[in-house]
Amino acid sequence: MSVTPFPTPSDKPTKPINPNSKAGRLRSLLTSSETEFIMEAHDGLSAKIVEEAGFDGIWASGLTISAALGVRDSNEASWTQVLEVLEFMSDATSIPILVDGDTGYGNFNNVRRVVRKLGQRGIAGICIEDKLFPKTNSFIGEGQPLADMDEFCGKIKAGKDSQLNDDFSVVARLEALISGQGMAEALKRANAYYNAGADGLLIHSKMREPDEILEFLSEWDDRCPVVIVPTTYYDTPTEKWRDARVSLVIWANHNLRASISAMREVSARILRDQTIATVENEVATVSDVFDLAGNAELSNAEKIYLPTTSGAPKAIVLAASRGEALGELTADRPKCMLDVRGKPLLSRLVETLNGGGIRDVTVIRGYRKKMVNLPSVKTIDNDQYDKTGEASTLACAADALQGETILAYGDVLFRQHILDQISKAEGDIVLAVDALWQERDPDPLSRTRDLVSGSAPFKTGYLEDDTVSVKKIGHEPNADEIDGEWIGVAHLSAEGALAVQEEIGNMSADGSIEQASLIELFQRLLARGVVINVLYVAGQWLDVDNPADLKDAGSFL
Ligand code: SPV
Ligand code: MG
Repeated sequence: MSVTPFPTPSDKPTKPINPNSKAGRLRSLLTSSETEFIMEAHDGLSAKIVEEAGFDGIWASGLTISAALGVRDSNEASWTQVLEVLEFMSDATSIPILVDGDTGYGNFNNVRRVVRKLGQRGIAGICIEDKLFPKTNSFIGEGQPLADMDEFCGKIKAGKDSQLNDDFSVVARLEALISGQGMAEALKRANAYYNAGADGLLIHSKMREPDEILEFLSEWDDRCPVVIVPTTYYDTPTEKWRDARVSLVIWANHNLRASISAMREVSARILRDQTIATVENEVATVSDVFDLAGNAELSNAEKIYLPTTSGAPKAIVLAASRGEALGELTADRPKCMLDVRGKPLLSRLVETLNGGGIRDVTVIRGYRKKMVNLPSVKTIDNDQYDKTGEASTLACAADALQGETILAYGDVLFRQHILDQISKAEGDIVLAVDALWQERDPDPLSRTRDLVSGSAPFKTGYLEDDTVSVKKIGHEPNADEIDGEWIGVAHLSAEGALAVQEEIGNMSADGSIEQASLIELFQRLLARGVVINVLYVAGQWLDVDNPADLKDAGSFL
């Protein structure tokens, strides 16, 4: 079969393509000398995943957008409902989107309006098919009626005349092969649509083999960009498309189909097992969800735009040590950066602090300090971390010890209410002390524990509000004096912060600071007559000293 002549439309754009716009980049994909590939997406999330995977463009499929909305691919979703989905997809990504515009949602007038609205939303191009509104998916039934050819040419012209960006593409989709009208009809229409101004042609087929597509490509002979959708002839080697000079291949529905399989599988398993434990490691983490949503950008923006009340408490986190007992796990990172269900331990702690309204968080780093790189914290370094103790680490942040401050070890996790309570507790220096310390481990010497003897023991009475102060604090107090274990979280009022700062100065001056622990610092404050109060808590925290603790941290969330 031969098709002659194929005149070139006189109004073909001659302006160079602007590579900075999404429309320009789609046009470059269409017109490049390579075979290019775009991937289906049906909402903001799947669009992001297509971009993250590395594709240069997105196919906003009518079939999959409809299916994701729970309706049929029969124009059941209105075009403005589709437009809303497209807006989310466009806002969520920086790669161009080619929209499946079905039949154009009406006549030429509807196409004009749709094209303008797509342009306003940063959509790069539309594909319209030569069938009748309301459309039916091409894979359903036989012999679907085609649009009148001239009427469809009018739609193409109307679309081109309405585009807001010179590089916006209108792709004309040929359904002649699918509806059984044969190759001659397809080629006649191809010629007409091209002359009407289409920037590319989509030749569609529902055959299991690629023969009719290859025949069309050979007859059309690359007179303009040709797009294909190899859904039914999926096993044709991609090399064949390159040899046949296909411009753009659309992988048209595989993200939706993949998600259907994954959702079915996980729903069935959770229903059957009555637990989510068995699927936990196989599904994306919640932090992955946050990452995909771009939460890091929001927390940075909050720092720029939210008012920082000068009276707001801040936090200083001691995170200089390696965590030797964790062995190989801390070979390349300090323990505060160990993964707890998809996020570093320190991120979890910072989230708790943020949840209590504390945005100004300073972390003192040491071992493998470059790994401590959370976007939302300030850092100070103790480069002598391997020769010095905790008091020296805190001394590195002595200048920051001003105003109300939460002091915490970098390896603790605790429930939000503990932060809320300690922030309100009476006293200039208050330690959160776990009265149920023996429930975790009854042996006081099972690990280095900061044990506290209080002026009164923990009582469970409802109205118990007597202030309790620290009598003694140490790693090995007499067993009968132990009232609890310091959980590694302290609240300092502005005065308390100054007292700690002053004692750091004293210890630096007399040379005792180098090897001193925080406990020794507190002991010196007590010896000086500074009152340290106790806030009793009942469990609801943990610290990570060894691999078993790390496992517990995963279940603590
Ligand atoms: C779509 O993805 O909605 C398409 C391609 O139009 S097809 O389903 O193959 O018709
Ligand atoms: Mg479609």
